[in-house]
Amino acid sequence: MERSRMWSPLLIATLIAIGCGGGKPQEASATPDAPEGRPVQVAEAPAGAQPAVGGSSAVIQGTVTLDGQAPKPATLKMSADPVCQQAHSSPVYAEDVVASAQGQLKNVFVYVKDGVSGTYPAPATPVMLDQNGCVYKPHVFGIQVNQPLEVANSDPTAHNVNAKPTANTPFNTAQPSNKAPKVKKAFAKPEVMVKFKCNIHPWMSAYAGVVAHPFFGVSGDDGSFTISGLPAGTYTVEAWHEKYGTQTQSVTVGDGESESVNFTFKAQ
Ligand SMILES: [Cu+2]
Repeated sequence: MERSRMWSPLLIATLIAIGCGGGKPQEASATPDAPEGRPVQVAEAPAGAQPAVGGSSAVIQGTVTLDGQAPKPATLKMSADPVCQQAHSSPVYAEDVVASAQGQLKNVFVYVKDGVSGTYPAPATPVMLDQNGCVYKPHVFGIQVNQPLEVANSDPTAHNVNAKPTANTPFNTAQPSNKAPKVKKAFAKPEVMVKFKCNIHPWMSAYAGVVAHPFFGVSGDDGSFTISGLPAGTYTVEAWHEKYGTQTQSVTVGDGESESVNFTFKAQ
């Protein structure tokens, strides 16, 4: 499907920083508009994860598939705000179900639900959430407990960042334009998932998976995810999808090993 490609200065700056090996704030786990269809910081390096957490080397990777015909994506109707409308030269589609022709399912948050012991301090590197073209980018991302979250407004129009957690403290902060400062927050408790919405633009939504450790990822355009840096162990891995709910699987992985865990959701 053809999607509008809006390049925010922030994203471009982030790409440049990554390309230069810079230590600038990361784009979150799934970045819809990365070049060549590949997310920037995909699950190989979950937002905030360090390359070798605790010196561990086990890997869980896999693919998420949608079994059946994906629903036709809704076209977002932005005419209520001309700024949003004019930001796009081609239709923009809802991201509640994003599947390839082969059924590879994007935007599935995959994380280790049980089996991780020890504590993993929050990275200082912020996770970035942008509002660009009146769409949240990325639509689904992961963040560690107490890791900084920075929400930017790249649009010359007003948004309000309305996070609606249940375990954490909700917030609802206005950003009158792209000149407004970033909204800087953090989540103190694990919570899968925290929904974000904008009351001004009811089509806008995003979801954050807040996890106490760095072992999470988000499936990319090809449905794949990777969770790396794990200690050897037996884990319960959960896959969450906005529309199709959750599934769990148990997996045992040894030091230096990579185990495959694939998930299939049934199209409804
Ligand atoms: Cu908005």
